[in-house]
Amino acid sequence: MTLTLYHQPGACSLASHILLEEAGLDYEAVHIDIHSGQNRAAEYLKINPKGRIPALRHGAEIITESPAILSYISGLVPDRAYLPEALIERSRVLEWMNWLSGSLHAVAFAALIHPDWFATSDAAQAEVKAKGATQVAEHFAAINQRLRGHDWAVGNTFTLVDPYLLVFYTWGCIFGMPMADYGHYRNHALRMNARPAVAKVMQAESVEAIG
Ligand SMILES: N[C@@H](CCC(=O)N[C@@H](CS)C(=O)NCC(=O)O)C(=O)O
Repeated sequence: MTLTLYHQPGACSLASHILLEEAGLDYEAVHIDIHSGQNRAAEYLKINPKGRIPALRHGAEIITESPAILSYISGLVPDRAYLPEALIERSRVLEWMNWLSGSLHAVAFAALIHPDWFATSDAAQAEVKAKGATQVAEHFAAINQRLRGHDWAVGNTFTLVDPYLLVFYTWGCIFGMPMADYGHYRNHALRMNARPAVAKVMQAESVEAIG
């Protein structure tokens, strides 16, 4: 049964794309162009009524929300332990995912990218945007500290958190943030880029992680 990932190159769906490639699963990547509003078209709303990417189709099931999709992919290849069995490591994965998805993506980056979601006037939107940038920088500093002395986010091996971390690193690069100042986070991104599956997907999506 083929897996279909609905994605936008360079968006948060990059993490799911990377994990599918890492897992060596048979999948098809379908580009939903969020810049032209394809994600809000009736055809895509039948796949994900929330109008967001990523979405993952597997037979009759459609999974949405990056943490759920990444968990689902992990469950298809349990021997890889992308979602570790051990209680503490599994809890650490959930801790990271909730933080990255809830606070960094849905609050800080949303304020920076979509200030119009939070305020109406130009002045208020400029303020929201500035607050978003400050919060992103604070989260990046905290991520950098958490990665100090660690090759991977959880334990000693690659887990589903690592590709998700890379997404936000690439966004920091795109927004011209001083990513070189977050040395541990930068090393993590370089370590990720050195993985053939990651490099393949980054090239396919025309994404770069430097900084
Ligand atoms: N909570 C969702 C967020 C998904 C999301 O916001 N995706 C963005 C791209 S990174 C999107 O679809 N944006 C299009 C839009 O909001 O119109 C997840 O983690 O998958």
